[in-house]
This record gives sequence, C-alpha cells and structure tokens, in this order.
Amino acid sequence: MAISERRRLTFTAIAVILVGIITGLLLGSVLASGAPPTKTFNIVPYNWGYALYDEDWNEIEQIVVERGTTVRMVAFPQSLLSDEKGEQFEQRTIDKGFGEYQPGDPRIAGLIEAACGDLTCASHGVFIGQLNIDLRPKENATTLEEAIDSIEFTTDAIGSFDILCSVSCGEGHPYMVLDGAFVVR
Ligand SMILES: [Cu+2]
Repeated sequence: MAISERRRLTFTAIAVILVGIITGLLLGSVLASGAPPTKTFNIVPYNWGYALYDEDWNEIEQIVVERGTTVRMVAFPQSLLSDEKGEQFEQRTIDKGFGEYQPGDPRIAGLIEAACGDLTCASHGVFIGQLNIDLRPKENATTLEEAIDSIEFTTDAIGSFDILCSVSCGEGHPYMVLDGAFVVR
C-alpha cells in the first residue's frame, strides 16, 4: 500500500470518527432539551382529608400527568402553613361530617380537639400503595426543610391511584381516602 493511500485512509477514518462524535453530541443535546421538565405537586394532609396543589399553590382536584413524566410530590404539614389555611382546613372538616355527625355539625370541632388537642398536632401520611409512596410530613418540626417529606419518581404505569393515610390520626382516619387523586395517562 502506498504511503499516500494509507494517509488518505487514516484521514478518512479520523473524519468518520469525528462526524460520529459530533452527531452523537448534537443528538444528545436535542434529546436532553426535549425531555419534559419535572412536575412538582404539593399535598397537604389535614384532619381529615387532603388538599392538592400545583407548584404555584393553585388548588387542584386531581394530579394528572402523562406517562413518563418525572413527578416531585411534596407533602407539607398543615401546622407550618398560614393560620388562614389552617382555618380553611378546619372548616372543610366541619363541612364534611364524620360518622354519626352530619356535615356542619359544630361538635366536629370537638372531635378534632379530642384527636389531637388542637388543629395542628396530628400527623398524617400520603400513602399510594401501588407506587410505594408513603410521605410523612412532620407537624412538630421547627423548620420547613425538616417538616416536609418528598419523593421524585418517573411515572411508568398508567392508572388512577388513590391517596390514603398511613398514620393512625384519630376519629376521621378511616375517611382519609382521596379516590383517583393521582392519574397517569
Ligand atoms: Cu390517618
């Protein structure tokens, strides 16, 4: 083989490798920029129910995401939210009624007190069994960082999942079921 031909082959090989590397880098950056961003949802368990919010704290009825989305779920203890929100949650409890108590029965406020002494002391779980999620925000922590509990995961199963409470939290514990709270489609 002539030296010039060998040199030509070497240049060709180098050119092919370089084109391959550049194509790979370009493709990688296109794929990375096309990847969906993580979606964050905030969940506040209270006595006795759940409030769901998007990442801007707009209340939503359900969490609905496309399959393949990376989801960050953050559970907040109601005790570290504003007094105004606390009063909203207490009113929701009264409006729901529990067991022998009809919605609006003022004695429900007494049930809350009997369960935990005041509105904010009970802690709850955000439990989705099929997805191995069990968040336990801490009501008695002093900072928000200590108090919140979160999980980040990518949705790979299509379905409708209920949120239940995994902590025995008093009179209304059996009613802490949010049907179809998390939907992956
Ligand atoms: Cu509970």
